[in-house]
Amino acid sequence: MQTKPEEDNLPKLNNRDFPVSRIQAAKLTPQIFFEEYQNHGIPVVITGLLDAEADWTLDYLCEKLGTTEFPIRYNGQQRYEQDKRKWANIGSGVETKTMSFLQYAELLRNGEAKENALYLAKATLTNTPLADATLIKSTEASMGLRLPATDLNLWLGLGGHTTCLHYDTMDGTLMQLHGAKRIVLFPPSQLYNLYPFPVAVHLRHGLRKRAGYSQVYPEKPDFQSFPKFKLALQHRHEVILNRGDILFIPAGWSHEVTALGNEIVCSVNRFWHVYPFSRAVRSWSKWRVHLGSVCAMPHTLTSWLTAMSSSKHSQGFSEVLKRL
Ligand SMILES: O=C(O)CCC(=O)C(=O)O
Repeated sequence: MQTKPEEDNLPKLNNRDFPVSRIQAAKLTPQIFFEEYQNHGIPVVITGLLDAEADWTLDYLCEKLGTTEFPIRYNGQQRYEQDKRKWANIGSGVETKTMSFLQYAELLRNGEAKENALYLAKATLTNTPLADATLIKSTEASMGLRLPATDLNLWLGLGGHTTCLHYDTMDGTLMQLHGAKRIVLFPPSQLYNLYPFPVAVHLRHGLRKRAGYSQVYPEKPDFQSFPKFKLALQHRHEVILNRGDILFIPAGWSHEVTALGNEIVCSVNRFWHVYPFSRAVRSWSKWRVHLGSVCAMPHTLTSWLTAMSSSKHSQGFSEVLKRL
């Protein structure tokens, strides 16, 4: 169990004013974005590009997404009180239940989503009326992004929800469409000061646990268990992402994302192949995640075989597929 340290115990450089650059749409060209940020893998917030986009309120989303089904992560509130090393699953490894958007909206409204820390995470918008949000696409073109690795994904939950500290192997753009989020970031150089789960965790847990996730709670660190985290705090960046802002999160940058306020908070993201490719090839953080996926194979295969032999095999298969 990790407790919040006294402010005095935090290193001096852990100031909350180590901001990520913000650039206004009017001053942005694909060349500036590439030369100053994408080429070197530096995060940046772009403001003003999405100003004309609709406000993605719950009513708006109900109207657009209605009976479309989505997997909802059942995180369970109690996990945030526990040492992460005791968690049985994390991120995409968390158990999900599939339900219509309208059903999820009801859980957001009636308090059940808050009680059980439910989250609609990384859910593809493909085949929904929101898949072709033209403004989002023109925004991506203004940044000169050309190599999409995924479709647009929806992230929707209540204020207070936290997506725990992790990094991705691809570049990402996180677009804020309703409410605000706080994002705490650490550069790839801090990988081991953030105590990521070891690659070998995949041998025992398959894809339920992830080598890209940190074992530390950055807002209530346990310095006894994770002493090198003090060094990482000297490289802590913080962003408040308001409606209409876009955050470029380069591959390998660890980020923890907290939805602010008490109402619903909604974002869309997309992952991009890392460009220039040399940045991806040089990235050890990327290779260790791929190594983890290889280590997960025997466990995934066993889950697959178990699903095949069970009477509920279609449910078992979809559980395995969701984690891939
Ligand atoms: O918005 C969130 O909760 C998490 C988003 C995220 O991790 C990402 O965009 O890479």
